[in-house]
Amino acid sequence: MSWDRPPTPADWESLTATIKSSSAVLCVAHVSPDGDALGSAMAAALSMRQVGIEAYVSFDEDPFTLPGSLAWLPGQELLRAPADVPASVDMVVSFDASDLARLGRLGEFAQGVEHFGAVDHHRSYTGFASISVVDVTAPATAVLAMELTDRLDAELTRDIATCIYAGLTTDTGSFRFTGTTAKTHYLAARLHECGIAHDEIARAVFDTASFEAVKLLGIAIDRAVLLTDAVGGNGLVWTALTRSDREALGLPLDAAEPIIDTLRTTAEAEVAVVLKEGDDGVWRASTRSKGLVDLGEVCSSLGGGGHRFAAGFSSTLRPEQIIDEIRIAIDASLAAA
Ligand SMILES: [Mn+2]
Repeated sequence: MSWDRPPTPADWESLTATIKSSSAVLCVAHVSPDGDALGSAMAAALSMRQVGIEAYVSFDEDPFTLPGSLAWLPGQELLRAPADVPASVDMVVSFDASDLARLGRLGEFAQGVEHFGAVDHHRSYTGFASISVVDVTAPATAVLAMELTDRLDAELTRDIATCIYAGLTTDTGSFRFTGTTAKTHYLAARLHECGIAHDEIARAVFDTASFEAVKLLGIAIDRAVLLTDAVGGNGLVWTALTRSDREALGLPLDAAEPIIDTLRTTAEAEVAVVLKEGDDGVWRASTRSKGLVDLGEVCSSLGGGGHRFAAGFSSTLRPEQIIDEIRIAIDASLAAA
C-alpha cells in the first residue's frame, strides 16, 4: 500500500474544524514513541490548549513512561495513560502512525470515538482514519504539526517550538537525511527564533546513553555479520540482540534503538539490519538503506512499513530466517526496479 495524495486545503479544514468542534481531543503517538511521534503529538496538544481546546496526549506503553531520550519534553502535564483517558474525549488524532496497529490498544479506542484523524508522513500510511492529513514529502510529521499549530492560530511558544524541533531533528537525523530541504532549514530557523535550546535537545536525543546501553551497543556490534554477496553484491550487515542480552543489563527494548545508527555506517554494506527480541519473544527488525533499495516497500511486503531509507517489521521467525526473508524481499524489489 502506498499513500501519495498530498493534503488538500479541504483536508486541513476538515481536521481543524473537527478539532475546534470537539469537546476534548486526544493526541496519540505510536507505540515506542520517538521524538517525531511524541514531539508532534505534544506540540499539537499544547497548541490546542492554547486556543481553548481541551487536549491530552497518550500512547500505548505499559508501564506508561516516556523513553529516557524524551523525558525532558515540555507539555508532560497533558500526558494520560491509556487507562486514564478522560471520558470527555470525543476525538482522537494520531501522529506519525502509518497503521492502526501502531497505536496499540488506543487504536481500538480511537475507532470508538466520534472523530478520528491522522497526521502522518509515511508512504505506508493505510488510510485508517476518517480524516487524513498525510504528506509523504514531509521529512517529519513535526512539519505537519507546525502547520496545524499555525492553522489553529496558536502562537508558536518556546515549548511548542521545542516539541516540533524534537520531531524535526529526530526524523532528519540532525538534518542529514535526504528528506531535508531548504524549507526544513527555514522551519528550523523559525524554531530557533523562539529560543529553543537546540544543543540540549541534540544531546538528549542523539548523544546520551546509559553505561549499560553503551555496553549493549558493544555486544551488538561485536556480533555483527557482513554479507558481502547480499543486495546484489552491495552488502548487508546485520546483528541481533536477544531479550536475555538486554535483561542481563537491565535494559528495555528501546535501549537498542540507537544501535542501527552505528551499524549503518558500515561502508561495505548498502543495507543494515538490527534484530531485537521484544519482551514478548517477537523479533523487531529495524532496517536502513543508503538509497539503492526501497526498504519501505521491502518491509511492507514483510508485514511492516516505513520510509525508503528506514523501515521495519516484526517477525516470529528465528534471526537467520528473518535475514533470509529480508534478502529474498530485497532481491525481488531490485529485480522489479
Ligand atoms: Mn516520523
